[in-house]
Amino acid sequence: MDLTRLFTIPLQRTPDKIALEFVDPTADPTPVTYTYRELHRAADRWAASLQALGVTKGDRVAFYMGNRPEFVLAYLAVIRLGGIMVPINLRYRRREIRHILHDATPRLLLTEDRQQAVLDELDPEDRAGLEHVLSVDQAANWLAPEDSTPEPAMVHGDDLALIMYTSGTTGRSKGAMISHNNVLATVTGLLAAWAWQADDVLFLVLPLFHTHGLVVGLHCALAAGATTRLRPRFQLEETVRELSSGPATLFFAVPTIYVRLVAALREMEPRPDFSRMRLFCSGSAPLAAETHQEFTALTGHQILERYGMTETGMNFSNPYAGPRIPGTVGTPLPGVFARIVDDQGNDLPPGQEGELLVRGSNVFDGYWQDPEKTAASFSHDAQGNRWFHTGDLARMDPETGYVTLLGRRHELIISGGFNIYPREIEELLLTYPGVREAAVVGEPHPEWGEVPVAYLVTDGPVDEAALVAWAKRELAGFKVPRRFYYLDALPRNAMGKVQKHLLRSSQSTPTP
Ligand code: MLC
Ligand code: AMP
Repeated sequence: MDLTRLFTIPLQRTPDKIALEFVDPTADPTPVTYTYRELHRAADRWAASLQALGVTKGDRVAFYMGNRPEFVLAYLAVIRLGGIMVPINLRYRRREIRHILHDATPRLLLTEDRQQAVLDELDPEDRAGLEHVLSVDQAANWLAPEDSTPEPAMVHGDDLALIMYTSGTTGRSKGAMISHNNVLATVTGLLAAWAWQADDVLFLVLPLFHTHGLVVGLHCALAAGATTRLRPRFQLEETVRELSSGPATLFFAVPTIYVRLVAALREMEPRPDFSRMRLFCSGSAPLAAETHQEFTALTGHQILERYGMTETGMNFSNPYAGPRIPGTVGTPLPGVFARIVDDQGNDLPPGQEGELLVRGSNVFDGYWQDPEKTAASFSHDAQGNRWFHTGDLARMDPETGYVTLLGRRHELIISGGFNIYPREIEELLLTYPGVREAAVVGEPHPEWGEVPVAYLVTDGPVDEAALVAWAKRELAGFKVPRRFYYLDALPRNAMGKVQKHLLRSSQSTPTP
Protein backbone atom coordinates (compact mmCIF):
# COMPACT_ATOMS: atom_id res chain seq x y z
CA MET A 1 0.00 0.00 0.00
CA ASP A 2 1.32 3.43 -0.80
CA LEU A 3 0.65 6.52 1.22
CA THR A 4 -1.75 8.22 -1.14
CA ARG A 5 -4.24 5.37 -0.52
CA LEU A 6 -4.60 6.65 3.02
CA PHE A 7 -7.06 9.21 1.67
CA THR A 8 -9.18 6.68 -0.18
CA ILE A 9 -11.79 6.29 2.53
CA PRO A 10 -12.52 9.99 3.06
CA LEU A 11 -12.46 10.39 -0.71
CA GLN A 12 -15.21 7.75 -1.08
CA ARG A 13 -17.19 8.63 2.01
CA THR A 14 -17.03 12.40 2.15
CA PRO A 15 -15.79 13.65 -1.23
CA ASP A 16 -17.38 17.07 -0.76
CA LYS A 17 -16.02 17.73 2.68
CA ILE A 18 -13.30 20.39 3.01
CA ALA A 19 -9.96 18.64 3.35
CA LEU A 20 -7.77 21.74 3.23
CA GLU A 21 -8.41 25.39 3.92
CA PHE A 22 -5.61 27.92 3.56
CA VAL A 23 -5.42 31.61 4.39
CA ASP A 24 -2.43 33.89 4.25
CA PRO A 25 -3.54 36.78 6.47
CA THR A 26 -0.59 38.90 5.33
CA ALA A 27 -1.53 38.58 1.66
CA ASP A 28 -4.97 37.80 0.26
CA PRO A 29 -7.24 37.01 3.24
CA THR A 30 -9.70 35.05 1.07
CA PRO A 31 -9.58 31.37 2.04
CA VAL A 32 -8.54 28.84 -0.59
CA THR A 33 -10.33 25.54 -0.04
CA TYR A 34 -10.12 22.03 -1.44
CA THR A 35 -12.66 19.29 -0.83
CA TYR A 36 -11.36 15.73 -0.71
CA ARG A 37 -12.49 15.27 -4.32
CA GLU A 38 -10.84 18.50 -5.44
CA LEU A 39 -7.65 17.66 -3.63
CA HIS A 40 -7.51 14.25 -5.28
CA ARG A 41 -8.13 15.72 -8.75
CA ALA A 42 -5.66 18.55 -8.29
CA ALA A 43 -2.99 16.12 -7.05
CA ASP A 44 -3.63 14.04 -10.21
CA ARG A 45 -3.14 17.11 -12.36
CA TRP A 46 0.09 18.00 -10.55
CA ALA A 47 1.28 14.42 -10.86
CA ALA A 48 0.60 14.45 -14.61
CA SER A 49 2.49 17.74 -14.87
CA LEU A 50 5.51 16.47 -12.97
CA GLN A 51 5.47 13.27 -14.98
CA ALA A 52 5.53 15.31 -18.18
CA LEU A 53 8.58 17.09 -16.79
CA GLY A 54 10.30 13.74 -16.45
CA VAL A 55 9.71 12.83 -12.78
CA THR A 56 9.56 9.06 -12.37
CA LYS A 57 9.82 6.56 -9.56
CA GLY A 58 12.84 7.11 -7.32
CA ASP A 59 13.47 10.69 -8.51
CA ARG A 60 14.10 13.23 -5.80
CA VAL A 61 12.10 16.45 -5.91
CA ALA A 62 13.33 19.18 -3.57
CA PHE A 63 10.82 21.59 -2.03
CA TYR A 64 11.90 25.03 -0.88
CA MET A 65 8.67 26.82 -0.10
CA GLY A 66 6.48 27.80 2.78
CA ASN A 67 3.14 26.35 3.84
CA ARG A 68 0.63 26.80 1.03
CA PRO A 69 -1.83 24.56 -0.85
CA GLU A 70 0.65 24.03 -3.69
CA PHE A 71 3.03 22.39 -1.20
CA VAL A 72 0.35 19.82 -0.41
CA LEU A 73 -0.67 19.25 -4.04
CA ALA A 74 2.91 18.89 -5.24
CA TYR A 75 3.79 16.57 -2.37
CA LEU A 76 0.82 14.28 -3.03
CA ALA A 77 1.76 14.34 -6.70
CA VAL A 78 5.39 13.39 -6.05
CA ILE A 79 4.57 10.44 -3.83
CA ARG A 80 1.83 9.26 -6.19
CA LEU A 81 4.51 8.95 -8.88
CA GLY A 82 6.82 7.07 -6.54
CA GLY A 83 9.02 10.14 -6.37
CA ILE A 84 10.79 11.21 -3.19
CA MET A 85 10.14 14.59 -1.65
CA VAL A 86 13.19 16.33 -0.19
CA PRO A 87 11.89 19.22 1.92
CA ILE A 88 14.32 22.06 2.71
CA ASN A 89 13.83 24.17 5.82
CA LEU A 90 12.80 27.60 4.58
CA ARG A 91 15.23 29.27 6.95
CA TYR A 92 18.16 27.44 5.41
CA ARG A 93 20.65 29.54 3.49
CA ARG A 94 23.41 29.02 0.95
CA ARG A 95 25.58 26.50 2.76
CA GLU A 96 22.73 24.28 3.91
CA ILE A 97 20.83 24.35 0.60
CA ARG A 98 24.00 23.64 -1.37
CA HIS A 99 24.70 20.58 0.76
CA ILE A 100 21.21 19.15 0.30
CA LEU A 101 21.25 19.71 -3.47
CA HIS A 102 24.65 18.05 -3.78
CA ASP A 103 23.74 15.14 -1.52
CA ALA A 104 20.19 14.33 -2.66
CA THR A 105 20.77 15.27 -6.34
CA PRO A 106 17.15 16.12 -7.01
CA ARG A 107 15.92 16.26 -10.58
CA LEU A 108 13.63 19.15 -9.81
CA LEU A 109 13.43 21.99 -7.31
CA LEU A 110 9.99 23.39 -6.56
CA THR A 111 10.00 26.81 -4.97
CA GLU A 112 8.04 30.07 -4.84
CA ASP A 113 8.80 33.56 -6.17
CA ARG A 114 9.61 35.01 -2.76
CA GLN A 115 12.50 32.55 -2.25
CA GLN A 116 14.20 33.59 -5.47
CA ALA A 117 16.62 35.98 -3.78
CA VAL A 118 17.98 33.20 -1.54
CA LEU A 119 18.33 30.80 -4.47
CA ASP A 120 20.13 33.50 -6.46
CA GLU A 121 22.89 33.36 -3.82
CA LEU A 122 23.76 29.82 -4.94
CA ASP A 123 26.57 29.28 -7.42
CA PRO A 124 25.49 28.04 -10.85
CA GLU A 125 27.46 24.90 -10.05
CA ASP A 126 25.19 24.17 -7.06
CA ARG A 127 22.18 24.09 -9.34
CA ALA A 128 23.92 22.18 -12.10
CA GLY A 129 22.28 18.81 -11.35
CA LEU A 130 18.78 20.27 -11.43
CA GLU A 131 16.84 19.81 -14.64
CA HIS A 132 14.21 22.34 -13.60
CA VAL A 133 13.76 25.00 -10.95
CA LEU A 134 10.07 25.84 -10.96
CA SER A 135 8.12 28.39 -8.98
CA VAL A 136 4.66 27.29 -7.91
CA ASP A 137 3.57 30.94 -8.29
CA GLN A 138 4.08 30.42 -12.02
CA ALA A 139 2.34 27.04 -12.05
CA ALA A 140 -0.22 28.26 -14.61
CA ASN A 141 2.65 28.30 -17.12
CA TRP A 142 3.73 24.73 -16.59
CA LEU A 143 0.76 22.76 -15.20
CA ALA A 144 -0.92 20.20 -17.45
CA PRO A 145 -4.57 20.82 -18.44
CA GLU A 146 -7.09 20.61 -15.64
CA ASP A 147 -8.37 17.06 -15.97
CA SER A 148 -4.99 15.47 -16.66
CA THR A 149 -4.14 12.26 -14.86
CA PRO A 150 -0.72 10.61 -14.62
CA GLU A 151 0.26 7.24 -15.98
CA PRO A 152 -0.06 4.98 -12.92
CA ALA A 153 3.17 4.19 -11.09
CA MET A 154 3.80 0.98 -9.14
CA VAL A 155 4.58 2.21 -5.65
CA HIS A 156 5.26 -0.17 -2.77
CA GLY A 157 5.26 0.34 0.95
CA ASP A 158 9.02 -0.01 1.18
CA ASP A 159 9.66 2.63 -1.47
CA LEU A 160 10.91 5.96 -0.22
CA ALA A 161 8.46 8.81 0.16
CA LEU A 162 10.79 11.32 1.78
CA ILE A 163 14.41 12.16 2.38
CA MET A 164 14.42 14.55 5.32
CA TYR A 165 17.66 16.23 6.29
CA THR A 166 18.47 16.28 9.97
CA SER A 167 21.37 18.09 11.56
CA GLY A 168 24.40 15.85 11.78
CA THR A 169 26.92 15.29 14.55
CA THR A 170 29.61 15.39 11.90
CA GLY A 171 28.78 18.87 10.75
CA ARG A 172 26.75 18.29 7.61
CA SER A 173 23.16 17.16 7.79
CA LYS A 174 22.21 13.61 6.87
CA GLY A 175 19.26 12.56 4.74
CA ALA A 176 16.91 10.27 6.64
CA MET A 177 15.28 7.88 4.17
CA ILE A 178 11.60 7.59 5.11
CA SER A 179 9.48 4.99 3.34
CA HIS A 180 5.74 5.01 2.71
CA ASN A 181 5.41 2.30 5.37
CA ASN A 182 7.34 4.38 7.92
CA VAL A 183 4.89 7.26 7.52
CA LEU A 184 1.92 4.87 7.57
CA ALA A 185 3.11 3.39 10.86
CA THR A 186 3.24 6.77 12.58
CA VAL A 187 -0.08 7.86 11.11
CA THR A 188 -1.97 4.70 12.05
CA GLY A 189 -0.41 4.72 15.53
CA LEU A 190 -1.49 8.32 16.14
CA LEU A 191 -4.98 7.89 14.66
CA ALA A 192 -5.63 5.22 17.27
CA ALA A 193 -3.74 6.77 20.18
CA TRP A 194 -5.24 10.25 19.91
CA ALA A 195 -8.75 9.17 18.88
CA TRP A 196 -8.74 11.19 15.66
CA GLN A 197 -12.26 11.73 14.34
CA ALA A 198 -13.57 12.72 10.94
CA ASP A 199 -15.14 15.85 12.43
CA ASP A 200 -11.81 17.06 13.81
CA VAL A 201 -10.50 20.37 12.54
CA LEU A 202 -6.74 20.80 12.82
CA PHE A 203 -5.35 24.33 13.07
CA LEU A 204 -1.90 23.81 11.52
CA VAL A 205 0.75 26.52 11.81
CA LEU A 206 3.85 24.29 11.89
CA PRO A 207 6.06 24.08 8.82
CA LEU A 208 5.25 21.28 6.36
CA PHE A 209 8.97 20.77 5.74
CA HIS A 210 9.31 18.88 9.05
CA THR A 211 7.81 15.66 10.41
CA HIS A 212 5.70 17.44 13.02
CA GLY A 213 3.72 19.54 10.53
CA LEU A 214 3.76 17.07 7.64
CA VAL A 215 3.26 13.63 9.19
CA VAL A 216 1.76 14.29 12.62
CA GLY A 217 -0.35 17.14 11.27
CA LEU A 218 -1.29 16.97 7.61
CA HIS A 219 -1.06 13.22 7.03
CA CYS A 220 -3.07 12.24 10.08
CA ALA A 221 -5.76 14.79 9.26
CA LEU A 222 -6.09 13.56 5.67
CA ALA A 223 -6.19 9.92 6.75
CA ALA A 224 -8.86 10.69 9.35
CA GLY A 225 -11.02 12.54 6.83
CA ALA A 226 -10.68 15.66 8.97
CA THR A 227 -10.22 19.28 7.88
CA THR A 228 -6.84 21.03 8.03
CA ARG A 229 -6.83 24.80 8.42
CA LEU A 230 -3.32 25.47 7.18
CA ARG A 231 -1.53 28.75 7.83
CA PRO A 232 1.82 30.00 6.52
CA ARG A 233 3.22 30.31 10.03
CA PHE A 234 2.42 30.76 13.70
CA GLN A 235 0.93 34.13 14.60
CA LEU A 236 -0.07 34.70 18.17
CA GLU A 237 -3.21 36.83 17.83
CA GLU A 238 -4.62 34.77 14.99
CA THR A 239 -4.00 31.55 16.93
CA VAL A 240 -5.73 32.81 20.08
CA ARG A 241 -8.69 33.93 17.94
CA GLU A 242 -8.89 30.61 16.12
CA LEU A 243 -8.62 28.46 19.24
CA SER A 244 -11.31 30.45 21.04
CA SER A 245 -13.79 31.23 18.28
CA GLY A 246 -12.80 29.22 15.21
CA PRO A 247 -13.93 25.73 14.29
CA ALA A 248 -10.62 24.12 15.34
CA THR A 249 -10.63 21.10 17.64
CA LEU A 250 -6.92 20.19 17.49
CA PHE A 251 -3.74 22.21 17.87
CA PHE A 252 -0.18 20.88 17.59
CA ALA A 253 2.81 23.00 18.57
CA VAL A 254 6.39 23.11 19.77
CA PRO A 255 7.09 24.32 23.34
CA THR A 256 8.17 27.82 22.20
CA ILE A 257 4.64 28.38 20.91
CA TYR A 258 3.10 27.25 24.21
CA VAL A 259 5.48 29.57 26.09
CA ARG A 260 4.25 32.47 23.94
CA LEU A 261 0.60 31.44 24.37
CA VAL A 262 0.93 31.21 28.15
CA ALA A 263 2.59 34.64 28.34
CA ALA A 264 -0.19 36.17 26.23
CA LEU A 265 -3.10 34.45 27.99
CA ARG A 266 -1.78 35.55 31.37
CA GLU A 267 -2.30 39.17 30.33
CA MET A 268 -5.72 38.76 28.68
CA GLU A 269 -8.88 39.86 30.45
CA PRO A 270 -11.42 38.38 29.88
CA ARG A 271 -9.51 35.21 29.21
CA PRO A 272 -10.25 33.54 25.86
CA ASP A 273 -12.36 30.41 26.14
CA PHE A 274 -10.73 27.34 24.56
CA SER A 275 -13.48 24.97 25.67
CA ARG A 276 -14.39 23.92 22.10
CA MET A 277 -10.94 22.43 21.61
CA ARG A 278 -10.54 18.67 21.96
CA LEU A 279 -6.77 18.31 22.15
CA PHE A 280 -3.55 20.31 22.48
CA CYS A 281 -0.33 18.42 21.71
CA SER A 282 3.30 19.37 22.19
CA GLY A 283 6.48 17.84 20.86
CA SER A 284 9.83 18.30 19.05
CA ALA A 285 11.51 19.68 22.18
CA PRO A 286 11.06 19.37 25.95
CA LEU A 287 7.98 21.10 27.33
CA ALA A 288 8.75 22.52 30.76
CA ALA A 289 6.44 21.10 33.43
CA GLU A 290 5.81 24.72 34.50
CA THR A 291 4.49 25.69 31.07
CA HIS A 292 2.33 22.55 31.02
CA GLN A 293 0.82 23.37 34.42
CA GLU A 294 0.31 27.04 33.73
CA PHE A 295 -1.42 26.25 30.43
CA THR A 296 -3.82 23.99 32.32
CA ALA A 297 -4.48 26.66 34.91
CA LEU A 298 -5.20 29.24 32.19
CA THR A 299 -7.25 27.12 29.80
CA GLY A 300 -8.48 24.03 31.63
CA HIS A 301 -6.70 21.87 29.00
CA GLN A 302 -3.93 19.40 29.75
CA ILE A 303 -1.37 19.42 26.96
CA LEU A 304 -0.61 15.95 25.61
CA GLU A 305 3.17 15.68 25.21
CA ARG A 306 4.63 13.21 22.78
CA TYR A 307 8.11 12.41 21.51
CA GLY A 308 9.40 11.70 18.04
CA MET A 309 12.25 12.14 15.61
CA THR A 310 12.66 12.72 11.91
CA GLU A 311 14.27 9.27 11.64
CA THR A 312 11.53 7.44 13.51
CA GLY A 313 8.33 9.42 13.22
CA MET A 314 6.49 9.30 16.54
CA ASN A 315 7.73 7.02 19.31
CA PHE A 316 6.09 7.86 22.64
CA SER A 317 2.98 9.64 23.77
CA ASN A 318 1.14 10.52 26.92
CA PRO A 319 -2.31 8.92 26.84
CA TYR A 320 -5.38 10.52 25.31
CA ALA A 321 -7.52 8.90 27.98
CA GLY A 322 -5.46 8.61 31.14
CA PRO A 323 -3.11 10.81 33.14
CA ARG A 324 -0.91 13.17 31.14
CA ILE A 325 2.11 13.67 33.33
CA PRO A 326 4.05 16.94 32.90
CA GLY A 327 7.74 16.40 32.24
CA THR A 328 7.18 12.96 30.69
CA VAL A 329 6.60 11.73 27.15
CA GLY A 330 4.40 8.81 28.24
CA THR A 331 4.70 5.28 26.87
CA PRO A 332 5.50 3.75 23.44
CA LEU A 333 2.89 4.26 20.72
CA PRO A 334 1.19 1.19 19.22
CA GLY A 335 3.75 -0.81 17.23
CA VAL A 336 6.78 0.88 18.79
CA PHE A 337 9.22 -1.13 20.93
CA ALA A 338 11.69 0.61 23.22
CA ARG A 339 14.65 -0.21 25.45
CA ILE A 340 16.82 1.85 27.76
CA VAL A 341 20.44 0.66 27.75
CA ASP A 342 23.80 1.47 29.30
CA ASP A 343 26.99 2.35 27.37
CA GLN A 344 27.65 -1.33 26.67
CA GLY A 345 24.15 -1.87 25.30
CA ASN A 346 22.85 -3.79 28.35
CA ASP A 347 19.20 -3.30 29.29
CA LEU A 348 18.74 -1.19 32.40
CA PRO A 349 16.07 -1.73 35.04
CA PRO A 350 13.27 0.84 35.37
CA GLY A 351 14.40 3.95 37.22
CA GLN A 352 17.89 4.02 35.73
CA GLU A 353 19.11 6.49 33.15
CA GLY A 354 20.43 5.29 29.78
CA GLU A 355 20.12 5.73 26.03
CA LEU A 356 16.73 5.10 24.47
CA LEU A 357 16.65 2.60 21.59
CA VAL A 358 13.56 2.06 19.43
CA ARG A 359 12.36 -0.27 16.71
CA GLY A 360 9.11 -0.69 14.80
CA SER A 361 7.66 -0.09 11.33
CA ASN A 362 7.92 3.62 12.04
CA VAL A 363 11.73 3.51 12.16
CA PHE A 364 13.61 4.54 9.00
CA ASP A 365 16.00 2.28 7.17
CA GLY A 366 19.08 4.49 7.17
CA TYR A 367 20.76 7.63 5.89
CA TRP A 368 20.85 8.44 2.21
CA GLN A 369 24.08 7.21 0.63
CA ASP A 370 25.75 6.96 4.00
CA PRO A 371 26.21 3.32 5.05
CA GLU A 372 28.75 4.33 7.71
CA LYS A 373 26.46 6.67 9.62
CA THR A 374 23.64 4.19 9.15
CA ALA A 375 25.68 1.35 10.64
CA ALA A 376 26.73 3.56 13.55
CA SER A 377 23.09 4.39 14.36
CA PHE A 378 21.77 0.85 14.69
CA SER A 379 22.62 -2.26 16.70
CA HIS A 380 21.26 -5.80 16.71
CA ASP A 381 20.06 -7.77 19.74
CA ALA A 382 20.52 -11.50 20.31
CA GLN A 383 17.31 -12.25 18.35
CA GLY A 384 18.57 -10.25 15.38
CA ASN A 385 16.20 -7.33 15.91
CA ARG A 386 17.57 -4.03 14.63
CA TRP A 387 17.39 -1.16 17.12
CA PHE A 388 17.85 2.53 16.34
CA HIS A 389 19.96 4.50 18.78
CA THR A 390 18.04 7.73 19.33
CA GLY A 391 20.86 9.53 21.15
CA ASP A 392 18.24 10.60 23.71
CA LEU A 393 18.89 9.84 27.37
CA ALA A 394 15.85 8.57 29.22
CA ARG A 395 14.53 7.06 32.41
CA MET A 396 11.39 5.01 32.89
CA ASP A 397 9.40 5.56 36.05
CA PRO A 398 9.14 2.16 37.82
CA GLU A 399 5.61 2.95 39.06
CA THR A 400 3.90 4.48 36.04
CA GLY A 401 6.05 3.11 33.21
CA TYR A 402 6.16 6.63 31.77
CA VAL A 403 9.43 7.82 30.28
CA THR A 404 11.19 11.11 30.98
CA LEU A 405 13.79 12.42 28.54
CA LEU A 406 16.84 13.72 30.35
CA GLY A 407 19.06 15.10 27.62
CA ARG A 408 21.15 14.01 24.70
CA ARG A 409 24.21 11.83 24.30
CA HIS A 410 25.41 14.09 21.52
CA GLU A 411 25.69 17.84 21.47
CA LEU A 412 22.34 18.63 19.93
CA ILE A 413 20.87 22.08 20.61
CA ILE A 414 17.10 22.43 20.08
CA SER A 415 15.93 25.99 19.52
CA GLY A 416 12.21 26.56 19.08
CA GLY A 417 11.85 23.01 17.76
CA PHE A 418 14.65 23.35 15.18
CA ASN A 419 17.75 21.21 15.65
CA ILE A 420 21.24 22.66 15.65
CA TYR A 421 24.47 20.70 15.80
CA PRO A 422 27.36 22.86 17.10
CA ARG A 423 29.84 21.24 14.76
CA GLU A 424 28.20 22.70 11.67
CA ILE A 425 28.47 26.24 13.07
CA GLU A 426 32.02 25.67 14.34
CA GLU A 427 33.13 24.50 10.91
CA LEU A 428 31.64 27.60 9.34
CA LEU A 429 33.16 30.00 11.90
CA LEU A 430 36.60 28.49 11.31
CA THR A 431 36.46 29.57 7.68
CA TYR A 432 36.12 33.24 8.74
CA PRO A 433 39.35 35.26 8.48
CA GLY A 434 41.03 35.66 11.87
CA VAL A 435 39.10 32.91 13.68
CA ARG A 436 41.57 30.31 14.93
CA GLU A 437 39.37 28.18 17.16
CA ALA A 438 35.63 27.99 17.70
CA ALA A 439 33.38 26.10 20.08
CA VAL A 440 29.60 26.41 20.08
CA VAL A 441 27.36 25.40 22.97
CA GLY A 442 23.70 25.78 23.84
CA GLU A 443 22.62 28.28 26.48
CA PRO A 444 19.23 27.93 28.19
CA HIS A 445 16.68 30.46 26.95
CA PRO A 446 13.20 31.06 28.41
CA GLU A 447 11.43 31.30 25.05
CA TRP A 448 13.49 29.26 22.58
CA GLY A 449 14.47 26.54 25.08
CA GLU A 450 18.11 26.88 24.03
CA VAL A 451 20.14 29.21 21.80
CA PRO A 452 23.64 28.72 20.39
CA VAL A 453 26.54 30.84 21.69
CA ALA A 454 30.13 30.76 20.42
CA TYR A 455 33.51 30.82 22.15
CA LEU A 456 36.23 32.08 19.82
CA VAL A 457 39.98 32.29 19.80
CA THR A 458 40.92 34.95 17.26
CA ASP A 459 44.06 36.51 15.82
CA GLY A 460 42.88 39.96 16.85
CA PRO A 461 39.68 41.98 17.20
CA VAL A 462 36.81 40.75 15.04
CA ASP A 463 34.18 42.97 13.45
CA GLU A 464 31.28 41.08 14.97
CA ALA A 465 28.52 42.74 12.94
CA ALA A 466 30.31 41.72 9.76
CA LEU A 467 30.82 38.20 11.08
CA VAL A 468 27.10 37.86 11.93
CA ALA A 469 25.97 39.27 8.57
CA TRP A 470 28.26 36.83 6.77
CA ALA A 471 27.07 33.87 8.87
CA LYS A 472 23.42 34.73 8.17
CA ARG A 473 24.03 34.50 4.43
CA GLU A 474 25.50 31.02 4.87
CA LEU A 475 23.25 29.47 7.52
CA ALA A 476 19.71 29.66 8.87
CA GLY A 477 19.30 32.63 11.25
CA PHE A 478 18.42 30.39 14.21
CA LYS A 479 21.88 28.74 13.96
CA VAL A 480 23.83 31.99 14.13
CA PRO A 481 25.27 32.37 17.66
CA ARG A 482 23.37 34.84 19.80
CA ARG A 483 26.53 35.83 21.65
CA PHE A 484 30.28 35.58 21.14
CA TYR A 485 32.83 35.14 23.89
CA TYR A 486 36.56 35.59 23.31
CA LEU A 487 39.18 33.37 24.94
CA ASP A 488 42.94 33.05 24.74
CA ALA A 489 42.58 29.30 24.32
CA LEU A 490 39.77 26.74 24.46
CA PRO A 491 39.84 24.40 27.47
CA ARG A 492 41.01 21.02 26.20
CA ASN A 493 41.65 17.65 27.82
CA ALA A 494 44.84 15.62 27.43
CA MET A 495 43.52 14.18 24.16
CA GLY A 496 43.10 17.71 22.81
CA LYS A 497 39.30 17.48 22.87
CA VAL A 498 37.48 20.69 23.78
CA GLN A 499 35.88 20.41 27.21
CA LYS A 500 32.65 22.17 26.50
CA HIS A 501 31.27 21.74 30.00
CA LEU A 502 34.06 24.02 31.22
CA LEU A 503 33.28 26.75 28.72
CA ARG A 504 30.37 28.33 30.51
CA SER A 505 32.41 28.74 33.68
CA SER A 506 35.63 29.83 31.96
CA GLN A 507 37.03 33.34 32.11
CA SER A 508 36.00 34.95 28.89
CA THR A 509 35.46 38.35 27.44
CA PRO A 510 31.88 38.70 26.26
CA THR A 511 31.01 40.47 23.08
CA PRO A 512 33.13 43.64 22.93
C1 MLC B 1 12.73 31.78 14.22
N1 MLC B 1 13.81 32.31 14.82
C2 MLC B 1 14.33 31.42 15.65
C3 MLC B 1 13.53 30.27 15.51
N2 MLC B 1 12.54 30.53 14.62
N3 MLC B 1 15.37 31.49 16.49
C4 MLC B 1 15.65 30.42 17.21
N4 MLC B 1 14.94 29.27 17.12
C5 MLC B 1 13.88 29.18 16.27
N5 MLC B 1 13.18 28.04 16.19
C6 MLC B 1 14.37 33.65 14.67
C7 MLC B 1 14.47 34.04 13.22
O1 MLC B 1 15.71 33.60 12.66
C8 MLC B 1 14.37 35.53 13.30
O2 MLC B 1 15.61 36.10 13.63
C9 MLC B 1 13.45 35.76 14.50
O3 MLC B 1 13.49 34.57 15.26
C10 MLC B 1 12.02 36.01 14.11
O4 MLC B 1 11.68 35.06 13.12
P1 MLC B 1 10.17 34.67 12.86
O5 MLC B 1 10.11 33.97 11.55
O6 MLC B 1 9.27 35.85 13.02
O7 MLC B 1 9.91 33.64 14.03
P2 MLC B 1 8.57 32.96 14.34
O8 MLC B 1 7.68 32.91 13.13
O9 MLC B 1 8.00 33.57 15.55
O10 MLC B 1 9.03 31.43 14.60
C11 MLC B 1 9.04 30.82 15.82
C12 MLC B 1 8.39 29.45 15.70
C13 MLC B 1 9.15 28.67 14.60
C14 MLC B 1 8.53 28.75 17.05
C15 MLC B 1 6.94 29.57 15.34
O11 MLC B 1 10.52 28.55 14.95
C16 MLC B 1 8.56 27.33 14.33
O12 MLC B 1 7.58 27.19 13.58
N6 MLC B 1 9.12 26.27 14.90
C17 MLC B 1 8.63 24.91 14.72
C18 MLC B 1 9.70 24.01 14.29
C19 MLC B 1 9.17 22.61 14.00
O13 MLC B 1 8.11 22.40 13.45
N7 MLC B 1 9.93 21.62 14.42
C20 MLC B 1 9.57 20.21 14.24
C21 MLC B 1 10.77 19.41 13.80
S1 MLC B 1 10.28 17.70 13.63
P3 MLC B 1 16.52 36.87 12.55
O14 MLC B 1 17.63 37.41 13.38
O15 MLC B 1 16.97 35.80 11.59
O16 MLC B 1 15.63 37.89 11.93
C22 MLC B 1 10.82 16.99 15.07
C23 MLC B 1 10.35 15.64 15.40
C24 MLC B 1 9.26 15.77 16.40
O17 MLC B 1 11.47 17.61 15.85
O18 MLC B 1 9.32 15.15 17.45
O19 MLC B 1 8.35 16.54 16.11
P1 AMP C 1 14.44 16.08 14.84
O1 AMP C 1 15.76 15.54 14.48
O2 AMP C 1 14.20 17.49 14.40
O3 AMP C 1 13.39 15.17 14.38
O4 AMP C 1 14.39 16.14 16.42
C1 AMP C 1 14.31 14.97 17.18
C2 AMP C 1 14.71 15.25 18.58
O5 AMP C 1 13.81 16.17 19.19
C3 AMP C 1 14.63 14.03 19.46
O6 AMP C 1 15.75 13.18 19.31
C4 AMP C 1 14.54 14.63 20.84
O7 AMP C 1 15.83 14.96 21.33
C5 AMP C 1 13.75 15.90 20.59
N1 AMP C 1 12.35 15.78 21.01
C6 AMP C 1 11.25 15.49 20.28
N2 AMP C 1 10.15 15.48 21.06
C7 AMP C 1 10.56 15.75 22.33
C8 AMP C 1 9.91 15.87 23.59
N3 AMP C 1 8.59 15.75 23.72
N4 AMP C 1 10.69 16.15 24.67
C9 AMP C 1 12.01 16.30 24.56
N5 AMP C 1 12.68 16.20 23.41
C10 AMP C 1 11.97 15.94 22.29
